Amino acid sequence: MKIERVELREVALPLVTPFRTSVGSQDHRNALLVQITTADGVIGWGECVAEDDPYYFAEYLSGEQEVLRRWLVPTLAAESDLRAAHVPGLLRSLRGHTMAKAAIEMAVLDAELRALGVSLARHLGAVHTSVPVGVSVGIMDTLDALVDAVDGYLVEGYVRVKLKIEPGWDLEPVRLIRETFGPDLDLQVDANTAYGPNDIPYLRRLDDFGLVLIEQPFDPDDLDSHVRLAARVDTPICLDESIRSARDAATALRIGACSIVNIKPGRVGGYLESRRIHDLCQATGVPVWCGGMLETGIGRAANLALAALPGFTLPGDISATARYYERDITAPFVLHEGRLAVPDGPGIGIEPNPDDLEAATTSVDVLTF
Ligand code: NPQ
Ligand code: MG
Repeated sequence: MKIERVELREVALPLVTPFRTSVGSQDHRNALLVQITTADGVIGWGECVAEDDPYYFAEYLSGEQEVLRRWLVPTLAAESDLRAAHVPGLLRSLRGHTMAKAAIEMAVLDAELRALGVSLARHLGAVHTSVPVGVSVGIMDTLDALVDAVDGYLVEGYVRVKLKIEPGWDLEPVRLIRETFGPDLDLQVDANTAYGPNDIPYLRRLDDFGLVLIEQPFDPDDLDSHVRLAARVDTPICLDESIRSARDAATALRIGACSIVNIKPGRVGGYLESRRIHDLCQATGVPVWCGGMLETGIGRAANLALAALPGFTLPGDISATARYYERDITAPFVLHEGRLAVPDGPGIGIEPNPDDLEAATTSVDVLTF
């Protein structure tokens, strides 16, 4: 294909309820959508999952937009016979910015698959038509509010609960949720790097609660502390922020820093790299699951395709649209018995609704070639 036009569109979506983690609180999501049009008139959609600020990850939305506009898009637009599989190689000499790279690769892949009439799920090797999903529950002001929130999600049908934790909001809420909802609840925690090496003896106490996993307790670069914690707890350690590529995943697994991997396509540079991580984990029996970045329906659709691969043996943070948004830019994804359907139309299998897209738009930047 040849890229003829690229639209970088910012949208603002209010959250149904504020989402608080150890790195901050949000009441709305600003997202960056990438729409490409090829010389043949085919359209492809991508979503950049960077947040406004560099708290969860170094990359941030306006920075990624700049990187796309100045370097990534012009590099790809210079190709007369562009293929999605070549995108990582073409962008390799531009350092970092995995979230911007993932967004443009996704748009190219979507356009390519739409032209072929093949779904992303089928292209990636999906083996399921629907997937069980979990819910990520933010830090709350009170324990009562937490119990109410978890209860509501379980009534809706979510099959696993992830509690965000930080020092001062950890053992007590975890114990309470375990005691309230019983031993059969699949429960896990995510610290978003809120602890340090001195907390290892304290974190061992999480072993009392039968958790599925402990996600990213320490700094992204501090694999060593994860190795030491993993050796001292029975609960599996899972890495999120530390894994920026398939190579990172291979290293972390080899040295024992984790035994489960959270795959977020934005964080690792795209769906193709995500499949590579899936493949290497599957080959060694390491469970993987799909993380969430409060995606719009565009990113949510693509994540469902990825989560339908056979090695995704744990439910992902791919909740129903209503968990996050009253009004998304696409048709909502609705939970049925704890599962979401994997889109099966060409490409990512969904498009924005023009009215909803227009209503949410805060800026549009058009690049033509
Ligand atoms: C995680 N996500 O697993 C992340 C982190 C996260 C669903 O728990 C705005 C956009 C706010 C993306 C807060 C979940 C966010 C965000 C947290 C991602 O660590
Ligand atoms: Mg996480």
